Amino acid sequence: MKILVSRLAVAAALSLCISASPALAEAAPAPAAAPTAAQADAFIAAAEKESYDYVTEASRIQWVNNTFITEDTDALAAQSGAKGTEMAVRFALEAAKYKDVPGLSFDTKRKLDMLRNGIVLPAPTKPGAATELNEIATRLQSSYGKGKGTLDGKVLNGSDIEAEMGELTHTPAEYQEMWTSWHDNVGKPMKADYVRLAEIANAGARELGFADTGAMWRSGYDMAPDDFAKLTETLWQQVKPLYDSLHCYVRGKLNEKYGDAVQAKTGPIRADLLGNMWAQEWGNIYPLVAPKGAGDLGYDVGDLLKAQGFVSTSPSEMDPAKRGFWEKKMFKYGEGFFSSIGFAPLPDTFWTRTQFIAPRDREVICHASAWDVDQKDDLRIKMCTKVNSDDFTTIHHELGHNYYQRAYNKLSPLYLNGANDGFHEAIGDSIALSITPQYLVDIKLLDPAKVPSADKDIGLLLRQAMDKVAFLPFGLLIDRWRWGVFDGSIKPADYNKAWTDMRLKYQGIVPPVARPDDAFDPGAKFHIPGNTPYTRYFLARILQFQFYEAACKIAGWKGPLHRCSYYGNKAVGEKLNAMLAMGASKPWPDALQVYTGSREISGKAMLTYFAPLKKWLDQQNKGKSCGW
Ligand code: X8Z
Ligand code: ZN
Repeated sequence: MKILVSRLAVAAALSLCISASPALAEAAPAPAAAPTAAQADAFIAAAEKESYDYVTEASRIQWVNNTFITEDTDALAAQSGAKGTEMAVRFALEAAKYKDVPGLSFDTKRKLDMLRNGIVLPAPTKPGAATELNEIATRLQSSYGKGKGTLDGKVLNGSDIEAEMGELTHTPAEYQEMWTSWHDNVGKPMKADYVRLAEIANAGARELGFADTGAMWRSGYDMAPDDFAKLTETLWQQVKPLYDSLHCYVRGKLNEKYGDAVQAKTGPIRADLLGNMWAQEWGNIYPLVAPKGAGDLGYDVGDLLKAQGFVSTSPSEMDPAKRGFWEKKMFKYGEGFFSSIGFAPLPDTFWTRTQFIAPRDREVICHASAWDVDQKDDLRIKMCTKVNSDDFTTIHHELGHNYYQRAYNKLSPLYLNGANDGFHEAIGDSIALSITPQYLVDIKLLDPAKVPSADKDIGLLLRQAMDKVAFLPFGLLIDRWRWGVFDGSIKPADYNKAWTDMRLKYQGIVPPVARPDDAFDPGAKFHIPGNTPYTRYFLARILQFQFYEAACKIAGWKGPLHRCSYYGNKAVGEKLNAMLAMGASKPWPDALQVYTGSREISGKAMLTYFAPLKKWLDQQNKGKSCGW
């Protein structure tokens, strides 16, 4: 989700970007000397009030810009963003004055810290800097939204080309065309803007006392920034063997399918053959890697939906009653899960204000996001949904954000956020892990006679691993690249080379063709032009298994972990809600403890879930030379 987009993002960028109005600043000027705890409390109260009002207004502007990109909505979004940045920076500077005041309450101290380190893109106080920064950020995001690629020479928008990359019907030459056209058309023109954006944001971060913007991003996790970087490395080392085994196995299967000339038996995997534009999740090519015969899972959720008559809205469909009809029904399944564990239904306005599908007649940001526009109950999702398995999962992901937002909506403004950003990203995914064969039977999508028997467990696990495990190095490297850009260890001249090198180092993948000198491939991934920190997704990939394992324990599940669905279990819903309702009011280990009993983020639950698959993969890989 994007920084200025959802309220969630807003919390990261805007809500913390919210600051006192000039009037308030006058009413409560920072004391010249020896500020008191009472003055700090008054400052926080004023800041929270101001921020709350600003976020609602800014969210509306962002919503309109995201769902109707024009020169005018870009201008309005940039203007509003600049106002937010200026306020947030002013707040951060003022908060710093109170940080060592004796006698601060827990909440005031916590909120002062949030104000000091919670800005995604800070700008220096120099007049015009915030405006320039926000004009660039808006231009980058909107360019991404308007981005196009081609297939057999035919122009496709972002959501269409993403869906085509997930189809198995194309030739390697076609995948290559889609990959290359997307990266060239979307990424390349962004380079100069991105260089300038990093410069301005870094100047802003330094004025606020941080070494660079990346250091600021690492400071939002209730621990020292360096310890956070170390934590991500520890987690990666814990789960890396799983990725290495999967990589080796999948490479072998791609070699069998395409032959040595397209995919060699050794070395890295060609990035465009993995069923996803960014090679971040590989589930779409599951049929190519499925165990032969008995072990195969035997169904695909997208196909099950299609078998029930679900069909993606045709771009040329003119009847408003038909546009989004089936896609909306997909959302009903998601809502149904949350209702079954005790959450109140979505508000009526969700169904009238959500953007379910790409509009016919205007440019929008198709990348999915979840919003709570009035910070109370104006929940919405913006998606360009297609009837396929990826989007069925994404719907649950986005709804997780919305239910989280509503669960904490009674808290004070600075606490209207997740325990950390990884928690926010993990909730919906942890629900989606409950989409088991039995659950699909329960919701009448799968014929009970077709529930795969226990001997199909490997297929089931492999299908999950293709999305969940494959993602891990991608989830890590995006911000390792940005941390390097921000700290200057990656220079503008090397932006693309460093990106390609990291894709090779972490994911073991290579572009289908050598990249030109002026390429800017990072720009072809939404969260770079969208300026959304990405380590949250790496954390979420691990946390979601901890949440899921805890929920299954509460539900009293006795079988293999991956067969557990807690659909309909109110005790799970109650415990989950207890964590969600805490919002950002306590350090994240407190929240984790409420739901899982543990205070540590750990890859153990994920390793337990995939343990039978790891064993199987290693048997399959015997005699092969793994690695790249
Ligand atoms: O951006 C998203 C969500 C919105 S927060 C659709 N995700 C990441 C991505 O698409 O790259 C979810 C998984 C990772
Ligand atoms: Zn998300």
